[in-house]
Amino acid sequence: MFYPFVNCAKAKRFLIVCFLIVSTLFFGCSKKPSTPDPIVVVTPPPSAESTPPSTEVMMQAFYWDVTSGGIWWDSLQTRLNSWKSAGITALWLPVISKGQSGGYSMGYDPYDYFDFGQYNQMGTTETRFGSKTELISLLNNAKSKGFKLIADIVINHNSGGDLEFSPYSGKTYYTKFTPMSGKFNRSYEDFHPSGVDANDEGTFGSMPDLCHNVANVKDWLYKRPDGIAKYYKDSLGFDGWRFDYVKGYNPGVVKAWDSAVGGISIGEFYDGNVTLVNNWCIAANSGAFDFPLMFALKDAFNGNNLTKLEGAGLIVVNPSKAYTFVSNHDVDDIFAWNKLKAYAYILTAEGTPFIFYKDYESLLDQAKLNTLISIHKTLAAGSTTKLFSSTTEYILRRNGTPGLVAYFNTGTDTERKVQTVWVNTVLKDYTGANPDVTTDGSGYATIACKANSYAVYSRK
Ligand SMILES: [Ca+2]
Ligand SMILES: [Ca+2]
Repeated sequence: MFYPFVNCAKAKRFLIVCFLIVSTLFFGCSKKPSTPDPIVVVTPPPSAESTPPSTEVMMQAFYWDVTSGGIWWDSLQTRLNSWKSAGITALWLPVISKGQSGGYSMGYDPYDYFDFGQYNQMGTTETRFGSKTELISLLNNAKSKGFKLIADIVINHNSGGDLEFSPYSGKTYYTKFTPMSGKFNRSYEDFHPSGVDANDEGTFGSMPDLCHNVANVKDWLYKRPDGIAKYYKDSLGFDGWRFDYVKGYNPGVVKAWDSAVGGISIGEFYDGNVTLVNNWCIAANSGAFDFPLMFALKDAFNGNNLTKLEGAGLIVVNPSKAYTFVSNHDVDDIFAWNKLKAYAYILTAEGTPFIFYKDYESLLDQAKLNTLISIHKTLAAGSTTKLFSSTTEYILRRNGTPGLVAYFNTGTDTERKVQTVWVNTVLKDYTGANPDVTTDGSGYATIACKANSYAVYSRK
């Protein structure tokens, strides 16, 4: 027989070595390789705020080149109940008036601000989206269901005028507008260079550029009771304005418009520079689309570097003026992947979010968007604290009531220990993907996020 140990000392040594090997293997493997050090120190310490969630979620109710033939207004009618039950509160409609390209126009070549599809001009009676009767029916139904209505206002430039000579430019140009509505006739006096101003902040291509300092223009834009702003508000029932291409004219124009009629006001200042966008908001006393955040979302979720979310967007410097979005009719295809996570971000972050029609109706998981809309309206409240960021993970906390912790992950299954505003409290992942967790006496909890996903925790 073979005896491996001839004495007790050798046996002891053997057992110690075995123990060391086994314990190294055991403790070494007990740590999931995908789980980094869990402790995240939060500074400053959290304090819950009493701020409630913002309940506004807006729908951009069109995309570029929606089906033509005058059926869009009717088609939107069929969506209203579904959007209402999803929690959408406001609709940004496409331009309601006739453009130079008539039934093909998406509205950004405005000709007659009072032809809503009832005058046979520019080659058609109905606009691309339908007749005036169909429009009014949509507006009335939407209002009766409680939606706020946002009109798309294109007042930098016009299109479709007849040729005339301008003594100011010494040239012949398309500045003679005699729309069939008989409202807001324009001539070279109303465009740059005018008798008042040689130019303003910008032009849109070669389209005649409205001079907003001419009395006739001010009158018809926002002063007269039967002018555009007051007619759209008082007769058509619009509650707010999306101002197209505000880089092309002075922010004082939007300020004057809003002073005349009030309402929700959102400028399309198409720029990734948050200082420029915020300066415009301050000068116009208006909200603006959060283009800086949209570009950051693209860099973060499309470019696989979630640290790009840190401090990004108008939501950080002026959240009450920030209207957030992931896609719109101009930046429809900017996301190749991770678009739903970008929505999860804007629906848990500060700012007033827009959902893009195409994303909601065809491209993304509608049920998941509905859950996020509900999260936005019931949990996403108060100021924001960043809890963690890396290239593949980002965790933010909203400090209001009830508040939330949102976890974004483009890597494998992961978890982090973070400090919440709740102590000894059971938290639920409202996306339904992860089990409940309980915070300790200091508010810490280890929250999980599945691979390539997001999670949103709040008290149960
Ligand atoms: Ca029609
Ligand atoms: Ca201009």
